[in-house]
Amino acid sequence: MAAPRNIVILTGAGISAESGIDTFRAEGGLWEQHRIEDVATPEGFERDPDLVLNFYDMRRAALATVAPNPAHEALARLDAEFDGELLIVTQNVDDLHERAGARRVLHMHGELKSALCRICERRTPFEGTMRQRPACPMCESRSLRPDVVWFGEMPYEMDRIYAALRAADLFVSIGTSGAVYPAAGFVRDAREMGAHTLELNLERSEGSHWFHESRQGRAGELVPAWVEEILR
Ligand code: BV8
Repeated sequence: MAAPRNIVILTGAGISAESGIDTFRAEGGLWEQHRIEDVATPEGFERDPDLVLNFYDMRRAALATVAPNPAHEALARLDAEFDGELLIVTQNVDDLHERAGARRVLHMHGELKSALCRICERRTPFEGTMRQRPACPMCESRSLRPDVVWFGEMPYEMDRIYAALRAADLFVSIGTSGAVYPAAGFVRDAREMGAHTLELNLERSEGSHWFHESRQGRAGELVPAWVEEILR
């Protein structure tokens, strides 16, 4: 294909695996330790807020113990050196893309280092833990929740994502199982609108058959090699 001018990248937990962050569906992964319904749904939060706040407090604290890996660093290099349009849409709630230096990042499922107030509905940067019910910095109420999109909730900035997919000439999916919508459907949206589609993943995913090209391997190897191809 001709050199791409407009790239949309979708990343999932697999890009952070080599940094030591558990994925969701691997053996012993995050969802094995907890039922999705208990920790990643509004109903689960209403049922047992301490369980959910603790689940996210622990994942937020773990961020201090991990670092970006060569895959994050390669995408940050692409962001710095690619002179076309680029958007990194991540399903991840970690901050490793930003810590590697990427700027054009969109967290469609929210972020661990952000809090959402259930009263004033503002999103504010957040470090530390929520289980002691800290006050919202904007309205003082003690009703903060993780600023994370749970099942049944609307992902963030969908209009911006679909506009980017419409304009893309290359869509690359990195480290995601293709199990959760609407993210899992982006490859079809991009393909229908004329983009070339490439998957970089440890193994074939639920959506591999939708991609023009699918490469299997570790993100820490595949992503730097792919970025080298693009920037050459
Ligand atoms: C919505 C944030 C309406 C939380 C997450 C029936 C009933 C009810 C709902 C539904 C239903 N059918 C469909 C739905 C919708 C539902 C859904 O898709 N359910 C699934 C289970 C069927 N989706 C929703 O509810 C979404 N909202 O639909 O609202 C709407 C619709 C359209 C438009 C607007 C609104 C909201 C879903 C968001 C849930 N929140 N995360 C948190 O982080 O705690 S989901 C979470 O799992 C991730 O964010 C990600 O999105 C998803 C999948 O995880 P992955 O990132 O792919 O990780 P996984 O472990 O699965 O896979 C890792 C991959 O990496 C593997 O393939 C592995 O091989 C690979 N890998 C591992 N190591 C490496 C590697 N690759 C490379 N290198 C390595 N080293």
